[in-house]
Amino acid sequence: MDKRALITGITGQDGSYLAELLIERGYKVYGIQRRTSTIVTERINSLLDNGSVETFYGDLSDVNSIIRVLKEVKPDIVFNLGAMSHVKVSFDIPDYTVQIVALAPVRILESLRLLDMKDTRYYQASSSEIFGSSSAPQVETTTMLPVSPYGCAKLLGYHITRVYRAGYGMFASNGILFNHESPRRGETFVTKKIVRAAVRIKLGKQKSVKLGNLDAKRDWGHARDYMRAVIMIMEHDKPEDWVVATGEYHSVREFADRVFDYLGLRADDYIEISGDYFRPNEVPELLGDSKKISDILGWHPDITFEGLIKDMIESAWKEETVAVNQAQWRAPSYLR
Ligand code: NAP
Ligand code: G4F
Repeated sequence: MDKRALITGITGQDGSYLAELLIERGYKVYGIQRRTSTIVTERINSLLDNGSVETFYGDLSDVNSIIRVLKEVKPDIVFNLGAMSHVKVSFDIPDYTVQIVALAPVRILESLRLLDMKDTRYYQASSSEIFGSSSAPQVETTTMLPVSPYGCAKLLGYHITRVYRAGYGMFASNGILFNHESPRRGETFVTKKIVRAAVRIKLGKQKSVKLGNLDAKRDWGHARDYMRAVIMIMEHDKPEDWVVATGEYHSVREFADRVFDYLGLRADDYIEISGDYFRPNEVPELLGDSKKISDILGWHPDITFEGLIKDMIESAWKEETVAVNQAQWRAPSYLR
């Protein structure tokens, strides 16, 4: 019988890639979708249209909705990807961030236990943000010193997953994923913001882009590669915690330089520094060492830093230039 997967956060960047990969592997895929005033299913519309995904209304702040969906779907695996995932915004709404990011894992795990669904596997979308101010490179055993409300909330989610694994023998695993991006990345994260602005500047639609700290360094991979790792983690025979990263990092400035350069522009001519985009506390450098997942599960990223940038630019170019007939679109020669 087909395995049944339930994804919270299915409308997000990762949820959409994960759903596609699970469908390719023969899973039946279900998702929790929250009610929003405008429709936010853009990333999974094709899957909804062809019936390969079914969503249920629910909210991670509402334990009753979680229980209702768990009872209805009876999943073999729950992938908990839902979150208020913006680090800077977590300083503005710390209480809400903790309710969703920290308490949802508690709500789901405890619901699984009380519903006698302890055989359902649980994946927790943990984050490199939990390492906070610990110096790079970071591995599974690095001291976790979060410096944001989001990082603190993710740390609770990480530990509660370990507690249910140890205490109740549940198959509960953390994927400690470093930054991963794609054309589907939300527009307020720095990579997408830079790529979109650079393309719009090239097309004469925008004059400049305001950014914050250009010195922070991140280990940026591609979301599709990382969702492949997530499936490997959950199909492994043992529940464990895993760092997923590329092992290469770049500063925000370097990312911007590469993007503008790709388009034949000079980043310095268009970037304005604005205090609005600095955080009260910053994670200066994230660089993951994913030796464990590489040695034990054989996972390696396929898409390079350059490949990620190219994919994001080509997709943004298409979004900004194609109005009617997408099928006829081709990248201009200097983008290839
Ligand atoms: P994302 O694009 O921001 O997606 C977040 C998802 O969570 C969306 O589907 C969103 O729904 C949903 N959500 C938010 N609040 C909710 C609530 N109260 N109830 C139900 N659903 C809710 O994030 P992502 O980049 O795909 O990341 C996926 C997960 O991995 C998150 O937990 C994130 O914290 C974690 N993570 C991400 C990265 C990264 O670099 N991308 C790295 C490490 C960890 P709407 O569409 O309605 O907003
Ligand atoms: O793109 P960012 O907002 O990502 P950040 O804060 O690293 O968080 C992302 O990765 C985490 C994993 O480590 C996830 F858990 C989390 O959910 C999220 O997906 O910012 C990256 C860097 C930061 O140092 C920030 O200060 O870019 C710097 N930055 C500079 N100017 C900016 C901007 N960030 C944003 N969002 N917007 C700016 O204008």
